[in-house]
Amino acid sequence: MKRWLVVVLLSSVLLAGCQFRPVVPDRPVRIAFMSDRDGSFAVYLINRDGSNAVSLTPGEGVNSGLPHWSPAAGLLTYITDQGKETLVVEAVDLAGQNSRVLAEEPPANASPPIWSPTGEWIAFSSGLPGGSVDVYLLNAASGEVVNLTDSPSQDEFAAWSPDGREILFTSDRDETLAIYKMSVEGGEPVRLTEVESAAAAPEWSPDGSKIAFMTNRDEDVEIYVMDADGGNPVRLTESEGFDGFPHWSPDGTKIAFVSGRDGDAEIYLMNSDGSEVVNLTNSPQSQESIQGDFSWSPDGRQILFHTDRDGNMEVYVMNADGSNPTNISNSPATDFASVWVK
Ligand SMILES: [Ca+2]
Ligand SMILES: [Ca+2]
Ligand SMILES: [Ca+2]
Repeated sequence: MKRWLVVVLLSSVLLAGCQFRPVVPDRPVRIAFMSDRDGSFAVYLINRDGSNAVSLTPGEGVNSGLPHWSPAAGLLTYITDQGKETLVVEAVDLAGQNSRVLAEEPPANASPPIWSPTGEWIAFSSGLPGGSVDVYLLNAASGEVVNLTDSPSQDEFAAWSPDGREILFTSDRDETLAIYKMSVEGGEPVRLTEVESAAAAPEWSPDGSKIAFMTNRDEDVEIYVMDADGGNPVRLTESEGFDGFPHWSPDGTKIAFVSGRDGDAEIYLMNSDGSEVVNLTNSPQSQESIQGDFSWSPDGRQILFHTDRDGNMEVYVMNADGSNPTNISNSPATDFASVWVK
């Protein structure tokens, strides 16, 4: 067959494939975060260049925060202490319209509500002060809340599988803090990490085959990666000082993480096999996303993080190679808990 014919045939197959892709609305990428710039904490939406900050939640006397966006549901959730007796999980669309209460929970929420990738469930951990903490699933459509872990141990939600069918949580049920996997349908949790050391902050690779996590099984805290069934744990970092909170790039080739190896918190980048480690933030006098609260943009080109380098907490965006760090919240107030919205 002639070469040009092969090219034409191949092109038409590729083009035909394109036509069957679902149509994704071309929304601009924006960022939601919480700030007390107007007196009490509220959730704001802002452009990725820092322009047009608008409040999505009522400010006066009511604290709202910990936003999380679901591309599948087209909704932003946040919690609010309206009424003070309970923490209220609410959802709002991006026009700031149609806010509605999804659930009311005891006030000791241990982790913010996180949407499943399918937009079907919202996971969070909750418990009464002094009592045990459990992982709950809230059905976004029906409002039904299920206690998934239901045990006297401290069980905290950790991560969704990419297909939304399983969750990872951390628990001290076997004495040390370990990572467990469980189906959203319920059943017995499976422990993925050893009992001899502590493990936390797991995150599934985008293709679902691996899980990155942090552990103190060596001299200090290091990042490991294991198979999704807990097999083949491999150490990725080797530094004196803290290395933790691994976050996979959307294409799965890189892992960004927080390290204190140079004396203060910075965001670092490495290949997903642990090679080619680069300090992205390079800001020796300040703490960068010390609790792992940073995230990749959906297109993998930028990273959203938090820093006190300007004297108070601000939301920053930088390119994924560390260039062009930009203060987008730019307010003397406390600005944090930012998430990508698209
Ligand atoms: Ca280390
Ligand atoms: Ca720093
Ligand atoms: Ca600020």
